[in-house]
Amino acid sequence: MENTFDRAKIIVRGGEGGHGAVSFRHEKFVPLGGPDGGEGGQGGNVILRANGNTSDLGKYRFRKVFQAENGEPGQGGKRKGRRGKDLILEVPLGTRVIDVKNEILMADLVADGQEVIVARGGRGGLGNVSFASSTNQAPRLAQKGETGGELEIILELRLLSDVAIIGCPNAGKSSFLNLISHSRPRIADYPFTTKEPVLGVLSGERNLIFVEIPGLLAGAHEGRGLGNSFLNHAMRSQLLIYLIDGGSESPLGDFITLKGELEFFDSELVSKPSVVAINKIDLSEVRSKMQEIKKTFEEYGIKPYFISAKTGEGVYDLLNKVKDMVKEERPVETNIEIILRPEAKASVQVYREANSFRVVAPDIERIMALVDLEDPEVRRQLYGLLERRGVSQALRRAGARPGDEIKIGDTAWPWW
Ligand SMILES: Nc1nc2c(ncn2[C@@H]2O[C@H](COP(=O)(O)OP(=O)(O)OP(=O)(O)O)[C@@H](O)[C@H]2O)c(=O)[nH]1
Ligand SMILES: [Mg+2]
Repeated sequence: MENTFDRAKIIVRGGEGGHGAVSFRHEKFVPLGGPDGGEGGQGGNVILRANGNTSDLGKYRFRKVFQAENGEPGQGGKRKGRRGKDLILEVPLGTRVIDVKNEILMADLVADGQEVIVARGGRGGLGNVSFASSTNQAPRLAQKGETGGELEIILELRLLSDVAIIGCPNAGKSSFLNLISHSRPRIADYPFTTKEPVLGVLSGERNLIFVEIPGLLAGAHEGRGLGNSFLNHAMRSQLLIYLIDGGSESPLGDFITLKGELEFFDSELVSKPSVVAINKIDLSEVRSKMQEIKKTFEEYGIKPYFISAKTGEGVYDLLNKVKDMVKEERPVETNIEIILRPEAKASVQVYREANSFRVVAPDIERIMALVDLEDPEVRRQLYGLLERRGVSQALRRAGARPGDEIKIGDTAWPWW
């Protein structure tokens, strides 16, 4: 997938937790001093935040990975490492967040300031203070910081709007938007003048947001013209206006083409309430065909409105109808409950591999990562810990004998 202004696939990564420290109060290795190595700082989270001043997802077009700051290592004097800063990624209102792997909608950010954590920072590792016990008063074990959570997500912008203006190129969509709102999209005598969706606000008792969807033609779903992906921005609209060029060879044919393209995109769109407006009735060749056009639509079960986006004729009636049809309240945006992955349990599992035993226990793996197995004292302490945490028992149950190879994380050594 190529990242565009309204869609981006990115990887977010929480910061790593800082390592726990091995430190003693006085001189190193003078047991009397007592351990005072502090905990590592937590890694920063990656947070998406909706911002009303951000208009698109352009800033995610070229960068792929976004990682929050790592936590700092713990220090002597039981000092905890500094927490990593959160990374805040601003997104426009209407951004949907999709978890790629699990194919779930994680969040729909529609309100200014609304936030969602998409990747958590790893926890800091425990310092040697935490490993002191009555039998081990000079612990030289500490824990590595946890790696941060990582997630591949798709950001997808769906503009917030009440009414979507759908039509073929040149039908007069921009002219209509220009007439009813302060929006000033470019209007020109050639197709595809509008290349991005345009918003306009019709002020009144209740402001209505209109969105002009770039022109659609037959085969848009196969990529003809500008394609059909802009229809995504009509998904939140309550009402569609099919704006038809009255001067077209077949206004009804245009309408059927448009509906077909919407159906190809998402059948939910076609089932939205809609009105049909035949445009350009100020032109004599259109005016002379009005009765005929009306009849063809009525035979199809539709009562069209006739308007001129140039002179404003008929627009008042159309807008009254639109206001009636758009429900009093905007539908409450369901705020999707965020599903956070459960934290790994502190359990111990042993698996038999070809000639070795693999221990799976995340918190112990993090201790192993900092252990110097060459040092007999450290080794002695490690065995005490493995005994207390039930790792040795689990190994014995699995049939491990002294001399068998044991693997924990990236470390492998013969059991004794
Ligand atoms: N006479 C007349 N011309 C109109 C009317 N509405 C639009 N036009 C003309 O039709 C042409 C296209 O109008 P636009 O408003 O740009 O149409 P659009 O549907 O936004 O077109 P694209 O953005 O290119 O898809 C322009 O030359 C307009 O001046 C109308 O009611 N009467
Ligand atoms: Mg236009």
